Amino acid sequence: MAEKQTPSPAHDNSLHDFQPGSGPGAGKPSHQDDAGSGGELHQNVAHDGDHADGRAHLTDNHGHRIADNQNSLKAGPRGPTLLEDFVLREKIFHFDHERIPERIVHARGTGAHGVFECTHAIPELTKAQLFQEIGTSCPVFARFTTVAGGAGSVDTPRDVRGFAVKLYTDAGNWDLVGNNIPVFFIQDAIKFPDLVHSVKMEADRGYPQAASAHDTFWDFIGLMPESMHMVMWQMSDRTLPRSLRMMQGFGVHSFRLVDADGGSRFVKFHWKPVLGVQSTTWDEAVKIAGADPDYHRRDLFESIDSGAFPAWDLGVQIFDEEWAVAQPYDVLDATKLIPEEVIPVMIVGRMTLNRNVDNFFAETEQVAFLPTNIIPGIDFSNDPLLQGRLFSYLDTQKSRLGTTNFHQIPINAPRCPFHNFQRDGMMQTLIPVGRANYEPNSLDAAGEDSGPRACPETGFTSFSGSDQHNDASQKLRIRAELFADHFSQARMFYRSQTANEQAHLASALVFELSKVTMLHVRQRVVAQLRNIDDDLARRVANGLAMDLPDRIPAAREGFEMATSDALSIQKSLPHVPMQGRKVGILFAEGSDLAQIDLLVKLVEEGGGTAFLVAPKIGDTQVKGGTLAADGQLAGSPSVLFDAVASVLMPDQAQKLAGTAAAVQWFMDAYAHCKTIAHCKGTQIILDRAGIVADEGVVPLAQFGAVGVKRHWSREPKVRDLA
Ligand code: HDE
Repeated sequence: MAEKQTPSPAHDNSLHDFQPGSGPGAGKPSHQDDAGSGGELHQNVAHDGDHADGRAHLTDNHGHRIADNQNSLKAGPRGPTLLEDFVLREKIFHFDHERIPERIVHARGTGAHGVFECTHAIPELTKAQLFQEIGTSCPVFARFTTVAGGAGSVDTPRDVRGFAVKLYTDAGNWDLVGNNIPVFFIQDAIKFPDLVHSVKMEADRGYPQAASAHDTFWDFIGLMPESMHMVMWQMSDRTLPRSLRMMQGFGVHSFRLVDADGGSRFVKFHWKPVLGVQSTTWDEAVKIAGADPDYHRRDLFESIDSGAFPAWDLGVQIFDEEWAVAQPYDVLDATKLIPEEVIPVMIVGRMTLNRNVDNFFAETEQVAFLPTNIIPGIDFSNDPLLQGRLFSYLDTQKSRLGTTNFHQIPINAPRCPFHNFQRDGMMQTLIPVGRANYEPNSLDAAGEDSGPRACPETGFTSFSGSDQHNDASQKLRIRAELFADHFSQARMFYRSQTANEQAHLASALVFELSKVTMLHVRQRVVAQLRNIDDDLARRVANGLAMDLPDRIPAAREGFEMATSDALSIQKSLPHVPMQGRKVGILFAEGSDLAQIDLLVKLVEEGGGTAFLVAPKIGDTQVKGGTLAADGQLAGSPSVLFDAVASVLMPDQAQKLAGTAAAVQWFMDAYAHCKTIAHCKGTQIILDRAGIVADEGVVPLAQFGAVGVKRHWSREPKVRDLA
């Protein structure tokens, strides 16, 4: 199970033993039930309990024991409540202030603890202590997010996913705050508020929530051709991840690695999921949103809880200044990537998430990522989007967490010593000792602690080279020349997809633009698409029943880039493993337990999870005993599974064929191109659902051979794609 992690120094204050739930009395049946005057339940400390040990006793925030947690203090049994009721007043006061501002972007997210371990040392490339030796490790906290929706929105909108990792290294925290897409919508930080305003719910009507399919977003996009590469990714299946465990992460910007001699090379960071990259279909994502709005966070929590720890390899693409200037695109432009076929990704470490949070608010909600959290051996590049982020995040944390001391919140505190002369501020929870709160000082000459000192040898120093082909003597509000090519990489991405993925992408554009009410906006976006690929533009125009508009002239004409298989999910993961996947098994009264057991064994041996579904959740009489389902049929639609199987007696199948939930169960699995392994009895439901046998609709005995893969060749039969 999860290894216990080093507590942060901020945990180590005098309050440690008094954290809710940490007292030795917690969880012990030390209470007794009493009835109040109105019959209400009072769960009191046992009257003959140990009143000396205060840990079982309910108190207010100032340590006063509470006698009655059911009734406020009133003037007479039917009278008004008294102002002197400090117990009521404090309880409601605290409750009224429970919420802090949600993040303006990336508000909805879930996180987990884990460990990072160096698997390939690169001392020749960086002096970062983390990468000097194989086996060096540090604790991590990762938070995965959607971007546009509020904290209470659903997990599966079409949206970019945030992939933020805080590595608590011995040299201080390193926050790699990336996304699941390697490029971004804009090139310069000054456009970020406009981008975010345009995608969030529209200002006057307060909708749509967590959706880019609306006027203002596409209005902005059509006028910002630099977004077109990212839009290709956004409209692809990348924004419909099957699981947070099955998506890539990218640092997006070019960063720098700095070696011990002060030499430096550029680096792009990649996280590669051990379970492979996998997505759902759009129809599935929409239905999951209703069936389980918490689909992704539940999936992550449950897999960690069961010991199936998700893992990602950290990879680096390394290149130098000379290589960078020889490219037809600018490596400082966050709308560009470097194809893996050109510069391979070298794996240097692995992150494993092995512990769920104890408290969502204290940890996941209060975690504060800062792209400025960097360690010696890593440095920034001049990417103008990254540069803007370096200013932004401190402000956000102050605004959300309310104090400059947010670094003292345990989830944010480094796991290495941190000492300086900064003092006081709101919510100071550390108690600095002595009077050395300035430097230089000579207090040590008088035998006092004079405080910490800077260290030129081990302290962070910025890379001093200026070789980013830049004349720093000019102050300009301009973009570098190659930033003007907005389409070459968008085209490379589109053309690297399989025919099926291209159809998904074109259909996503049709869907999104069909929600745009302003015709000129639809036309402008399609006109921009012509710069990427005429066939794509034509498909989208057809889907919208509009004439193909004239191409909008490009600021800089693109060039042909070789296609890259690494950009296609389907080409990178032709065979979906059973590992980490979930198979729904439908049974009912009279089903053969032995057959069900065989299926469960097959799935579990492959590293997957079997989820039993039946018309009723309680014990069901089956052939060979009784069996309780994990989920009731009506509440466990097949969209929640990677493949489905059924073991039904003919009479039960006959009965289920008359229920929409059962017919829909198979119909959806079929429409989402999943494997359906069924017994003979099920045929009557399949017929009702209009399912025609194909390579993925197979008898139970063939399930092992076919596996959980998607059968994309079925898709043209079930869906009209653009
Ligand atoms: Fe962020 N971003 N961002 N961003 N971002 C925030 O910081 C911002 C950008 C990313 O799980 C905020 O703590 C600006 C790119 C992630 O807590 C805020 C710009 C990338 C998260 C902020 C960008 C990201 C954030 C909101 C343009 C991918 C979630 C809450 C210059 C490489 C972190 C917070 C978490 C969060 C600002 C652009 C990733 C407002 C100004 C590009 C994963 O400070």
